[in-house]
Amino acid sequence: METPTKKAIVTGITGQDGAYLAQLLLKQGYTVYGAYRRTSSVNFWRLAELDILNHANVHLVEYDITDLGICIALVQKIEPDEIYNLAAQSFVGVSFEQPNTTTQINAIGALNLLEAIRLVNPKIRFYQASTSEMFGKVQSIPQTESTPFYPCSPYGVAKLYAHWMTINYRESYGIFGASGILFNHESPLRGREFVTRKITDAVARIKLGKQDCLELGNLEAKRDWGYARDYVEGMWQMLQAKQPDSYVLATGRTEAVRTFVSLAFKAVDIKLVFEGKAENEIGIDLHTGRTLVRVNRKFYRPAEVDLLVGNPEKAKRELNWEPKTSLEELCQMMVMADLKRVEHGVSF
Ligand code: NDP
Ligand code: GDR
Repeated sequence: METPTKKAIVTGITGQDGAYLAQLLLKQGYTVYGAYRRTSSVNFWRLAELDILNHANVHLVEYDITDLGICIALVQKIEPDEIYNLAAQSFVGVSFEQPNTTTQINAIGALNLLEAIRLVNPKIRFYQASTSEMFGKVQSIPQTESTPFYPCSPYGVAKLYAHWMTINYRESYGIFGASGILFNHESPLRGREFVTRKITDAVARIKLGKQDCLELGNLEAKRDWGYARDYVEGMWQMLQAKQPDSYVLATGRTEAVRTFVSLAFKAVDIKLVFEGKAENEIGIDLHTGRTLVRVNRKFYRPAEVDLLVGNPEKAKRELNWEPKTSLEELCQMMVMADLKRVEHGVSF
């Protein structure tokens, strides 16, 4: 007799991680139910790029994560084995302008799914997309599962609520709720509002003569950047473990935004030198003397997370998870993908 395939609901299927995770689950033989919200123009470009948009085992289902009734109906109808909650207003900067919306989606949205699991079938396994932004103001480095949290944005605060509710439902109702505390992870599918993709997109445009200069905010901020494809494997591994738990996924290396800028220009053979300080800092092409990077205050945040660097030892030890892609490889891959897009006039 054939074993029935596992069913997974992936919220946030239209986002970076949702697309890579869906692809991974398909390879593992799952039937994937991609939950997406109704908007005037739904964006499936990432699924199309990975060539899984019309896959027979991908079913796209409309829902609203902020509506408990719809979440319950979704879980009742699909009867999934696993739910991966990736949906979020995920841009930290925007969370300062839209704290309420961010909270409804990132905090109450996760609660709605946990409630749906509790009411419909507590055996369903649940993955919550937690984040290094919960560490916020540096308490100690590197950050581990036991580092105290101190979020510095409405985004981080809302995510912390969802993180603790996942743990609370695990402890109160025995629900298999795993929380992945993921540090920044990037890819050619990253949205252009995030700093790495903003940089690689601009570098491609500058190289091809379609943009003069790249304007950024705080160049001093340090992040632990990994490759999204490596990180979705960790999400899946967390739900295959014997016990639900919380895990940090990170590379253990941190670099300043400025360093990522230099790496990206290096990928197109431009050597950049930086002059000046803080808001007056500029990046100059050593060869031509042209100013290619400027700081603009409008990209600063009301409160900044200065330094994130994670220790993924627990995930390595218990899940056998390790990042496989270096920052140099990641940056190169993103720049090359953007060069191709700009050359072909594609703008995602
Ligand atoms: P993206 O911003 O690329 O994707 C977010 C997804 O959430 C999109 O599919 C978006 O849909 C969906 N979404 C937004 N608002 C709603 C809503 N109201 N109802 C339903 N869906 C909604 O994020 P990533 O893929 O990068 O991240 C995935 C998850 O992991 C997020 O929860 C993020 O906060 C978290 N995370 C990400 C990290 C990273 O470095 N990438 C690190 C740590 C955590 P739409 O297309 O309609 O906008
Ligand atoms: P982050 O990612 O806030 O860490 O959240 P982002 O790429 O937006 O910012 C990283 C750092 O770069 C600084 N920065 C700029 N950021 C943007 N977006 N645009 C700029 O012009 C710019 N200039 C400097 C920022 O101030 C910040 O310090 C991401 C998201 O994916 C979250 O959903 C996720 O939870 C965390 O990573 C881990």
